[in-house]
Amino acid sequence: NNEEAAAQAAAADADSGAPTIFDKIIAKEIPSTIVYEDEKVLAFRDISPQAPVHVLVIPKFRDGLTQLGKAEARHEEILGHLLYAAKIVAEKEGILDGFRVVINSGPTACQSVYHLHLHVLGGRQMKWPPG
Ligand code: D5M
Repeated sequence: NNEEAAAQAAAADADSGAPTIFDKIIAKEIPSTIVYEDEKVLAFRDISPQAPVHVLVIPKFRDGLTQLGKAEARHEEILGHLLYAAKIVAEKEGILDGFRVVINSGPTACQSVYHLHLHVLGGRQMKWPPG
């Protein structure tokens, strides 16, 4: 289907090191609705929300971290920071009682942007298993 084809296409230049659309969001060259920001991470609303609350949390410095599957020991601190930022976002959005954090890594998981990002989803009853 379209989603899978787009994911495969995105994966083709995943390792080129080319900037992604998220670099433009970080640089504020294209608009986004920012929910939380600190010196290391940016959280903004997903353009294609899959739940009443759908926020992406990304590192401001990609440092080779195109996807979770490429993480190295040096990324431990930012990975922890991203996860804690997801909790802050859930708190700010009023969904601390129940929310989901998703990371798609690689084409088989339908990753479409090769700059690590956490999806924070909530505001409705979530289902299991995810698609
Ligand atoms: O998720 C990548 C996500 O990025 C997907 O849910 C859409 C979102 N996206 C793409 N472009 C934008 C902009 N410009 N603003 C906000 N959100 C955006 P993945 O896990 O790679 O499939």
